[in-house]
Amino acid sequence: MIPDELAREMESHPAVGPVFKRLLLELERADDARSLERVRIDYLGRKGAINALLQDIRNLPAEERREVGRLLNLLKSRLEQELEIRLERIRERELEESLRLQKLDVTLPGRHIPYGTRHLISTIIEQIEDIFLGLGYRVVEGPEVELDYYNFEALNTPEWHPSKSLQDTFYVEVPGGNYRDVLLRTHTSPVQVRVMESTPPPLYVIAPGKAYRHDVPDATHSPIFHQVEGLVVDEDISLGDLKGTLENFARRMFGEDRRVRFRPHFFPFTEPSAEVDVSCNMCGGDGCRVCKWTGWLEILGAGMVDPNVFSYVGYDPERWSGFAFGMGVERIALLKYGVPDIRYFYDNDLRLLRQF
Ligand code: 2NL
Repeated sequence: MIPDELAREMESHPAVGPVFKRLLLELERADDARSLERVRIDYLGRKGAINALLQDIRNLPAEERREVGRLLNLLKSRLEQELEIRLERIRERELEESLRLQKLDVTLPGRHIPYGTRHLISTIIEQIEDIFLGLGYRVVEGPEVELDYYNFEALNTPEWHPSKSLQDTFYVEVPGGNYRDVLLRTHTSPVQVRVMESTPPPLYVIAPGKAYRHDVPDATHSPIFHQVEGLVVDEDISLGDLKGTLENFARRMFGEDRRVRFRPHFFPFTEPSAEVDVSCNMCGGDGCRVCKWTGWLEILGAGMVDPNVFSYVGYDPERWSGFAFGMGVERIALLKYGVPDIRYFYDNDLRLLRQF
């Protein structure tokens, strides 16, 4: 800290010596930043030992004052430097110490963060979308609160049709609106009516989304459910196109070895109409609980678009023809995976959700 000669001079000086020797001792003992700071305050502080000695100078004989003043000022500046150096050394040592203690073990296994998955209903909708996107269809969406016109009237559904009853449809009260003009859509067909109204043919679209029916919940019914509908309008579309498209879809969805059959049916918006079945994948067609011992599973309804529907949206029924189909997504999921009750899909029970 101080050249030997000077140190000896301070050590042997009667006024400075005792303080100097005590300082050297305390400096050696100060082995962390806190105790070094203590030394700084005790010696260099305003009320510190060196200042106290400087105060005392005036009590000394005149011929000694100069010498003591010189020694104390030298000591002051040397001590400042010394404290700086020692503090730096201590900081380095402390940093090395903490780096040594906090060594990162990169081989330690990470903490497990549980993650969610897509809901089965969303997955099925995506699968259906992918199949039809591959055939050149486009995905369209529309409002869930609809007008009677788009949900029923433009789809050739007569005023007296049972599905329009309060028993079957949720009507929405609108201030100043007419009774039963506004409703929760009972299928996603109105989306396609809107698309036809605003887009000239040809048209290849599918409309996935929620639909609402005034049903009492049971194993196969839910007042909110999901539907995917499809619509093709072009020149010279035939029942053969419908059969080929839906056979292809049924096998892509349920397995390439499935048999597919079309049963005549009735819908107000298609003529002719059919329901489509695939051979039961649970029993291979032998008969079981899932297929109610018929060997067949009904998966969707379809038909050739009724010319009346084309007239409503301003398409020329003489020039354009088309087919449409609709399926319940929950029903597809139920049949594909043998889930026994539709309500499992909405219970958010992880034991079900984790299986998909
Ligand atoms: C079913 C049956 C069907 C349609 C939906 C449709 C749409 C337009 C025009 C004509 Cl814009 N038809 N949709 C046609 C036949 C059947 O759904 O069982 N759905 C669950």
